[in-house]
Amino acid sequence: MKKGALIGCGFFAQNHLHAWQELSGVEISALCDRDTARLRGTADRFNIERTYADAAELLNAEELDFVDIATTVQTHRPLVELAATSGVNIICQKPFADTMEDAQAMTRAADDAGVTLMVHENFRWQSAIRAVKDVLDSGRIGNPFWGRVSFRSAYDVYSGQPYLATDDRFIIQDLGIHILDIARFLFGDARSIAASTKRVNPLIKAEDVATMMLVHETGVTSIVDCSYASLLPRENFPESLLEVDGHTGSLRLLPGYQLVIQSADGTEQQDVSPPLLPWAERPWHNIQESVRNIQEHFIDCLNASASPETSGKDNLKTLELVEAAYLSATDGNRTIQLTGS
Ligand code: NAD
Ligand code: 89Y
Repeated sequence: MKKGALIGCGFFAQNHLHAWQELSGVEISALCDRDTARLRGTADRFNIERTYADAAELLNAEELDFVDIATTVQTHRPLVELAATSGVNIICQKPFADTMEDAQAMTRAADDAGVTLMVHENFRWQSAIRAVKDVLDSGRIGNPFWGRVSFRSAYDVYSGQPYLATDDRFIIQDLGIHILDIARFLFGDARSIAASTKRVNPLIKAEDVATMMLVHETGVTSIVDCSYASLLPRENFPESLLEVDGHTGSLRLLPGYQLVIQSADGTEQQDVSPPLLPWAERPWHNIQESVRNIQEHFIDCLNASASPETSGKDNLKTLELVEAAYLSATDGNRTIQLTGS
């Protein structure tokens, strides 16, 4: 049985706790939040007795295999470093860090302490995205040469996550990070990126639209586009739509989780809808299922002493894309060459 504690009992952490409860071989034995009302409410809701307002106190007092950090980005570095020096394994929400320097320091801290550090980069764990990856790996459409990962919506994300309207960065750091990670997952690491951003909603501080072009090491060129300012006939939140063209066919992941595969054998349509877990709520069930899947992967990795797919080190490459996209957008949309961090 792996014993964990959750730090940060806010909006999204409730999903983590539902998912931990559903998984076997893991138990969340303590909670921490500096907001005592949130801490109490969450402890009551999930029937968890031991609570702390301070993460250092939690780590001193509890015998843990891991901590699950579900705070916003500003506190990730101090909390990851604290957990690493306490010798516990770590799963930390995205965005992993505000700067590359912070992210590199966090991966170093985990390496020095010999603990596992995984980023909760969950969109690639959605069942529809996994289904697309399986088709690509099967060779049914041949070698991909072009792709598009698209997330366009007018869903009100600000009421649940008010900081999204006031932070200095918005859509690339918050949502685009997932969409860029999906592009890496499907098409491989990127060699270069160019980006353009826009703020359409006058009531928020930062960009709510971003369009990016990536050239991948595999030779794929991809478009990654995100918007929270797109009022469409059908609201697709939170679906990522996909287009991939390969040498012998193509695929499209269309609204409503419909996967259409065109190959030399003809056209095939599959319904790749996520399951509605007992605690999940539409339309979030797609994201909620991926939370369950990524947390299961984390526990599997701890049990097998294996490196997680979205380890801290792996996530440096996704973060480098985020940083390069902002640099490109503020510097005449120029193409930024990536180092691979
Ligand atoms: P939130 O503000 O609702 O919750 C964060 C909680 O952390 C708050 O209750 C706050 O009091 C607590 N906290 C902050 N610093 C702390 C500290 N040092 N010690 C103890 N408690 C502390 O935020 P949220 O909307 O739940 O977002 C949390 C993270 O989850 C963000 O990084 C966000 O990007 C991410 N998120 C991920 C997904 C996803 O699909 N992966 C979806 C939504 C949000
Ligand atoms: O914070 C974001 C995330 O990670 O997924 C969707 C979201 O909640 C709003 O953009």
